[in-house]
Amino acid sequence: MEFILTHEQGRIIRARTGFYDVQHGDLTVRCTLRGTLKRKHRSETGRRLYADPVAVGDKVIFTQLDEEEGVVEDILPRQTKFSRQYAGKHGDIEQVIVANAHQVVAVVSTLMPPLNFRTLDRFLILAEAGDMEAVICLNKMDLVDPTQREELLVDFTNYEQLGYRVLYTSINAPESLEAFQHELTDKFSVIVGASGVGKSSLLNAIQPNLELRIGEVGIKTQKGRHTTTLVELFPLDFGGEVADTPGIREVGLWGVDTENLEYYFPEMEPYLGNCKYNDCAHVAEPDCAVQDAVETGEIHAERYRSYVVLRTEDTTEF
Ligand SMILES: Nc1nc2c(ncn2[C@@H]2O[C@H](COP(=O)(O)OP(=O)(O)OP(=O)(O)O)[C@@H](O)[C@H]2O)c(=O)[nH]1
Ligand SMILES: [Mg+2]
Ligand SMILES: [Zn+2]
Repeated sequence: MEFILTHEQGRIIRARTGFYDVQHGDLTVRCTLRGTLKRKHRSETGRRLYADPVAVGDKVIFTQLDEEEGVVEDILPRQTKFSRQYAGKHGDIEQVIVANAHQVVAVVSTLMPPLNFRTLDRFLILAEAGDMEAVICLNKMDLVDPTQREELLVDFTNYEQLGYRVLYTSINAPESLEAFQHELTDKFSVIVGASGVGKSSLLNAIQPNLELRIGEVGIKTQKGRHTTTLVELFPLDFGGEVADTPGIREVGLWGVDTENLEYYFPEMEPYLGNCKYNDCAHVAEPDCAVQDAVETGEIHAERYRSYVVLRTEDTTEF
């Protein structure tokens, strides 16, 4: 069969350093990047701007070289992006984890690994910074001690009051998975969360024959050894698509101006402008309306803690 070199449009469904699987109709073509494209994603001084110029979910123009191979020529403009700050050799750069998704499903687990509100709040901020809606999924509900259930539900009802949808799931409770499936139907979702929270397990449970690798139960998952090692995009039989991602250890904010961080905390809005100082950072200033609202319980203390950690860029606490 002879190939005429033409430019086609496709989509990145898998990215491994230097190689990209581009889907075009029923075909998956393994591509490299054209040198001009790599150069376009460097600064004038030649510094890298991105961890990788192309991300899963990107719509691209590519040239097919033979049945299996091709070259990515260009990237089409992104509608949304889920990015984080990536500590590269030459300083902090942007890592686009998934492009063009409609929503972010931020998964946390009740236990193993322990619930981490700092990480959750970082994911919610990154979703907003990337122009996506965020859904919270609290997984491993089966591990919750009945005496701790109440307290946990208070924390998550707070997120519901802030306008986030919250799913309470367990891979051992089929009715909870129905709600999870419903949330993914007919959308392009990206699943994020720490290693071991059950991202791949949840996807295996709702999509037959997906057979994603999952981690072992026990000490290893508590330490957060990664089971999923690359971002991959899958079609869903019930409609929609989902990108599974490896657990992110350091959720560095990208595209977020920390000076204006309060705008990412909707619960603070009613109090802004009521502080003594116009430039109040709401951290240690006197006569601060936000700190007063935390005192009275109108603003949830855990959320405020996340704000302070991020505002003061205290990277010791994740
Ligand atoms: N008890 C319980 N265990 C779960 C649940 N969901 C997942 N697990 C277990 O948690 C472990 C980790 O699951 P994975 O699906 O590999 O987690 P992951 O988030 O994909 O992890 P990475 O790929 O490393 O980011 C596995 O042993 C699962 O069996 C749940 O709802 N309840
Ligand atoms: Mg996984
Ligand atoms: Zn203030």
